Amino acid sequence: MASQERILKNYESAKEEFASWGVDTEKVLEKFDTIKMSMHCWQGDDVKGFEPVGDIGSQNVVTGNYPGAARNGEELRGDIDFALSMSPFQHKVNIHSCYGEFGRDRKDVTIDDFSKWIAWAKEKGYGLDFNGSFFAHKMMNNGFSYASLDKATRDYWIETAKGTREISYAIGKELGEVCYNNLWIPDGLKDTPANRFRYREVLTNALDEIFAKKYEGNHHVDTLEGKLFGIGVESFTVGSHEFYLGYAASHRGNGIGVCLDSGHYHPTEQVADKLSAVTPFVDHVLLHISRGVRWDSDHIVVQSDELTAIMNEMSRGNLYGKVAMGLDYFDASINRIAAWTIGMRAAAKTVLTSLLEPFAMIDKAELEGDFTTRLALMDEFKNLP
Ligand code: RNT
Ligand code: ZN
Repeated sequence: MASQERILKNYESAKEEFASWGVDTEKVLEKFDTIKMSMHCWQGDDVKGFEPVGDIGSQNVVTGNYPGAARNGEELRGDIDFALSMSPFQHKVNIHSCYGEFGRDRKDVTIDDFSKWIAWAKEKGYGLDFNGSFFAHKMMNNGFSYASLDKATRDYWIETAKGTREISYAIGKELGEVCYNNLWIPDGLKDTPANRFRYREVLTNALDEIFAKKYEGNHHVDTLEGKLFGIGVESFTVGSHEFYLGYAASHRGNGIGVCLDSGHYHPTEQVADKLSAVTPFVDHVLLHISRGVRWDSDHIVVQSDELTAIMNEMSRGNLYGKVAMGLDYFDASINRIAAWTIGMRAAAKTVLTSLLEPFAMIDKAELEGDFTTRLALMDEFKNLP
């Protein structure tokens, strides 16, 4: 049978199957078509960016030497276009401040340095998200940026962070939508600190300076991304989850949210469990969808129980469209376009599965105290088409 015909035939049979569980697949497909995924540009060139920074070690450890990394904006955008042509989502593209195209230092970049990205996004109908690149630079001071105890280091990075907010706001306005500006810093220590309080006080003051300016309208959102640990900073990360969650919650009403990266927690800790705990108390939540493997937080996303749990929670809590989603990983050991495509399609299949879950039935069983039925149904649903 021709494949198109076979797909349609299978769809008709799946439609019947889901209808018998009370799920309307046509409505699910309509809903799916509204869901946005932000694809991270940095998988395409191993988080290098376009600044002439020289041979400086990065706090994002990328391994592998597969040929064909993008060398400039033209190549990177072409590769992104090709990857997105194989993804069924509505698309945003997530860029970093080290991807400005005129070779200026990231403290000095302005919206002009991203004019090619913006023109391209407009032409293709993509949204854009933004990130400050606070790593892999000569101004990193023993791995510290704006949580550094050294004022000159801190001031450099605070100015850089302020600049990213200007650019993010300008991008959002230019594209007539919301640009998420995510802040992640690697700042931390290899061994046990004597005074954690000092570092966190310094970071609090830096954030206060960075966020002093308020932006009007709905074009710009700030999110703070915490992390458990990184290579070389095994004992202490200044910007931990509790720290940022506390900061964002205590600044409610200022458009400051948190970014939950699924690779940034203890291996048995579940981002799925955090959504209902965090969303009521902060202005915004962004998901970085990643895959942790042992000590690495950034393997290519594939379908997994963990991802299913996250997306089921998004669907059950009606969070699609409210909690923003982006991919975040980097692997230089396989074809980079395939790396993006595999991740986007894995995320898409998992989102679709979550929308197809006969949630009303398990919710009813739970409400009636029938936990036996709840478990039986949850396991049964794993075999739906
Ligand atoms: C690193 C964070 C961060 C980066 C990107 C490149 O652990 O997850 O989001 O991956 O900013
Ligand atoms: Zn991340």
